[in-house]
Amino acid sequence: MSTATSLPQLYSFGHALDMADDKIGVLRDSCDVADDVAELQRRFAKDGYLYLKGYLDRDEVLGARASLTERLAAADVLDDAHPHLDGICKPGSGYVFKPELTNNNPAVQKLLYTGRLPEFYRRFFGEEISHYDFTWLRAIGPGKGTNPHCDLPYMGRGTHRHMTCWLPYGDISFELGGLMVLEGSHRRMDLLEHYVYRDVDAFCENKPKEADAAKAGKWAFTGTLSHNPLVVRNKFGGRWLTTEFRAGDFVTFGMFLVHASLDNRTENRLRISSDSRYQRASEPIDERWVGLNPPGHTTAGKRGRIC
Ligand SMILES: O=C(O)CCC(=O)C(=O)O
Repeated sequence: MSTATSLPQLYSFGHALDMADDKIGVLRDSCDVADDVAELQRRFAKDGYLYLKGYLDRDEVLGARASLTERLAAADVLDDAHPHLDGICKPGSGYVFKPELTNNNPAVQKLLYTGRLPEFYRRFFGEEISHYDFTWLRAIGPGKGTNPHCDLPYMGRGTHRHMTCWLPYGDISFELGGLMVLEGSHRRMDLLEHYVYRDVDAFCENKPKEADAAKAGKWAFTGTLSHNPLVVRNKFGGRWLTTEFRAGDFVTFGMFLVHASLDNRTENRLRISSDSRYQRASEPIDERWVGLNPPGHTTAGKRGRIC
């Protein structure tokens, strides 16, 4: 296992990360215990995540990448002077969030929701599983990655024991910037309790100011924990953990783990990844993410409550 001292300077959300050994490190690969459910569960409880390096069929992932880059080209995001598969974006493409590219996309649907990946969750959960129909597809151009947050505020209306699967469609160098997770943060409920149970789509209908703002589409709470990964780490302790990913890898984690991503410091390349969600079929599911046209964070997904 490499140590932080062998890592290059890394950046997240516009900040140079502290590269001291006790502040940053690499994700632990759990492929060695991929068939040992008890050990996977033990590691998940302790670390808050599992990183399965090369667990998926690389060619299948690259096939899914091809389907996505063709759609990104059709959406005018790519520079046509280069092969689409290279994912070279037009200048200023920014942070492209396009879940619709996964709809009617057999290669992505097959990869995420049939075969080896759902089978992993079936074994891990020890029962039949359900998954959200909504797939978060990110094609992040040069610039800032994702700020530190937990997933529960976006998807906490059903079970709280579901899991995110973060999957790269291609190799992701440190420069291109993949996911990073904050070690042990899921166990810091003392710091999370006032943040993590808030619902980004809920508002107090008995508070006129909040109700009016909600009607105007203005939301005070975006789900962001902080815009500064250094501040978060200093508060929570632990290390930011990341790695250079390869097509075929995935990382899975629970709703309480603080995570973010490295910035994309390439000149013109897109970092393409998806996050999808899996849970025990016997547990309630968040209705915002289910169905042909899930309401998600649209007006239909908003919920007024008496506070
Ligand atoms: O890909 C990213 O930059 C962020 C991913 C994320 O927040 C998630 O998987 O929940």
